[in-house]
Amino acid sequence: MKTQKSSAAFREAQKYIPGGVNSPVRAFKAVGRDPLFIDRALGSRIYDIDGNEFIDYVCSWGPCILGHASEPVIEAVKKACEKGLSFGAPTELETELAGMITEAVPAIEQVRLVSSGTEAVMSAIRAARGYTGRNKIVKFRGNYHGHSDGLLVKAGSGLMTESVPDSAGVPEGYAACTLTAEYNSRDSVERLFEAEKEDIAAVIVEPVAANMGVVLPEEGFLAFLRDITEKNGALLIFDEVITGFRLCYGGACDYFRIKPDMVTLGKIVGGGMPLAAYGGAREIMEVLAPNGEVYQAGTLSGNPIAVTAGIQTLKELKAHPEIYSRIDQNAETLAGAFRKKGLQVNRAGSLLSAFFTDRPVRDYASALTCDTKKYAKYFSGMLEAGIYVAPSQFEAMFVSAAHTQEDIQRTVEAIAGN
Ligand code: HOZ
Repeated sequence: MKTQKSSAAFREAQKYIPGGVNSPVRAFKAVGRDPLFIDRALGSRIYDIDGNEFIDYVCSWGPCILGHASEPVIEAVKKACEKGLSFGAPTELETELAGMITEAVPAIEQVRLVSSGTEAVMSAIRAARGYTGRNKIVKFRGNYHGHSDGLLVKAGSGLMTESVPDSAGVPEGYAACTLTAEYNSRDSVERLFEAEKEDIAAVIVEPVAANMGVVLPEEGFLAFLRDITEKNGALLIFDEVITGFRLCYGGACDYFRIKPDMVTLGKIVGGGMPLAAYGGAREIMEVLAPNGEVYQAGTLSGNPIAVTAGIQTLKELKAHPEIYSRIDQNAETLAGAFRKKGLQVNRAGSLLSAFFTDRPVRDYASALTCDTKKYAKYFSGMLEAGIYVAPSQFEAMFVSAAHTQEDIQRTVEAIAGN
């Protein structure tokens, strides 16, 4: 496989961009190679600037559930572009998307549109603090909720990949307001509530963790969180930036039949454009300015192009519910191929991870038992076989509606050979 052009582009990028990338995991550091520089993508395929073609299971880290450059989305976006790129003023499109979100996720009675998952979570936590009048939040080790200060504590995703779970540059005071519990450990959550119950504003959780690889909540764990938060006057926030509209149209709330107080969304809700959302019970969302005293704003919030991409993506998913059973089945076929190799596999719907360890992965500690060198070798082998998977053991594999049976079959063969 030729990669000279990508390597040259990487050297050039490093002159002007820290580490040559605008988001760390993309640098391929964990897999010991230069990153691929992408030219274009269509359907299930992504093409780099050296002319290599890959079956893509990164799918822009989740948004491209319909595949890349899905025609109805591109057509709608083109039309929207002709009307202007940004107004910084309300549009009816925003109300339409907000209506679709509240219909899909009944826990969301009112919703604010923002531009990234980081922004959605940061703002949801501010609203939770404003609503409860409390300062502390509980997060789980290995869950990742974007890069706002208070959430870069024992975080997954790029921080786990780089082995720096707590970022530098976060004032101690901020980090002190973030309490950490172990995913799937009721005891660890109970202990925090025993010690700090008056101060805990919210528990935030990825209902299916997807940033330490995919880790499923054990039977009853989410219901336990619902219960303990309710009993202690704290809010339960589901971070559904990855699971929203992916596990099923109603996301994890519907999949697990739990009603949290607040939900954050990103990725799919923007159809591949920079858009995210946070919402919850009307009473909670009423704390936001201009009605209430919790401030949050953004010139590009509810941007018409991103909103159009989101509306069109959700319309396609709603009109074709069979997409979900198809991508789930395809993910199960891939999971079977990994199991045959003796790897540990976790899957929820079309989200999956194969772990290079012999221990079941149920939390951060067990995820860390993975042999990341073996993962790097597998990654390179897959790339050579024309398959693009995440350049880190601690990210998810995403199956899209554009993956064909031939794609899945080719991938199964590549898994067997790597
Ligand atoms: N934090 C993202 C994955 N969970 C990576 C984003 C990116 O590099 O685009």
